[in-house]
Amino acid sequence: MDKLIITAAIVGAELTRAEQPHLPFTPSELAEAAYECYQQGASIVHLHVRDKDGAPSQDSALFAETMRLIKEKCDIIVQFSTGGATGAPVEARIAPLALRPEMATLTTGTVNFGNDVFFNPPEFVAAIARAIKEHGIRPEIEVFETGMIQNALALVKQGLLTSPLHFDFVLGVPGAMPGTAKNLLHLVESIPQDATWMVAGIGRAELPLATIALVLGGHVRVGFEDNIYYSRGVLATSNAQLVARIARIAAEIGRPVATPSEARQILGITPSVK
Ligand code: KMH
Ligand code: ZN
Repeated sequence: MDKLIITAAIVGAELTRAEQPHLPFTPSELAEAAYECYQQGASIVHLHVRDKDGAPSQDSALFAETMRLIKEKCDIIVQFSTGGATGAPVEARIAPLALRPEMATLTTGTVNFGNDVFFNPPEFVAAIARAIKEHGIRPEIEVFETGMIQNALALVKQGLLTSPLHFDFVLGVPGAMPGTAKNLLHLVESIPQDATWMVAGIGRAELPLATIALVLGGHVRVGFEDNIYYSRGVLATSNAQLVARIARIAAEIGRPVATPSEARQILGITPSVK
C-alpha cells in the first residue's frame, strides 16, 4: 500500500463562523490553518478563499496571496477548488487556474447540493478540464455520484484528461450519494485499476469512511469544509485536530502518512519550480 495522503479541506464555500467559530477566512488565517494541518500530517490543502466579509470568492488575488503565504511556511501541495460556491460563473471558477497551483479539482457532473444545485453541465466540465490541462495542473476528479466516473473516463477519451486519474469520492452531501461503506466500495470497484482515490465523507460520514479508506489503501480528506465536529455534538477546535486524528489512526494500523514530496510521487506530480 502507498503511504497515506491526507488532504485538509480547511474552509469550503458554504460554512459560516456562526456554525464553526474557528473557521479560517483571511489569507493569513488560511495559511496558518494549512501549516498546522501540514504539521499534523496533511500533504495537500484543498483551497477555497473568502472575501473580507467571509463570503465565498473566486478572486485570483486572494488565491495568489493565500498560496504565497502557505508556500512561505511549508511545501504542502496547494489544490485550488474549481467548484467554488454553487452558482459561481464558470469563468470565475477557471480564472485562478492561471496561477498554476499544483492541483485543482474537477467535478464531472451536476448534482443536487442541499437546497442548491452544483451545476456542472458538459460544457463547463470541458472548459475547466481544458484550463487545467493548459496550465499543467494535476486534476482531482470530484465524484458526488457514480456517473461522474464515466464522465471522467469520457474526458480521457477526448484527450482532456490523462490517465492515471485521481478521484475524490465526496459522499454524504444532502441530495447526493449517501456516505455508506457500500457506496464507497462500489465507487472504488468502478474506477480503473491504475487510478488513485481518496474519500471525503461529509458530516458524520467523515470518520467511518476515512477509516475504511485507510485499510483499503485509499487516501483521506478531512477538514471543516466536510465536517465541523470532532464527535457527536462537539465542535472541532481546528482543522489540524481532524487531520491529527486520521494520522493517529493510520499510525496505529501501520499506514504511515506521506510527506508532500511522497504525495507528489504517488500522484505523479512533477515538483513545482515556482
Ligand atoms: N462548494 C461546492 C459547491 C470543489 O471544491 O471542487 C463545490 C466544491 C467542490 O466545494
Ligand atoms: Zn471544495
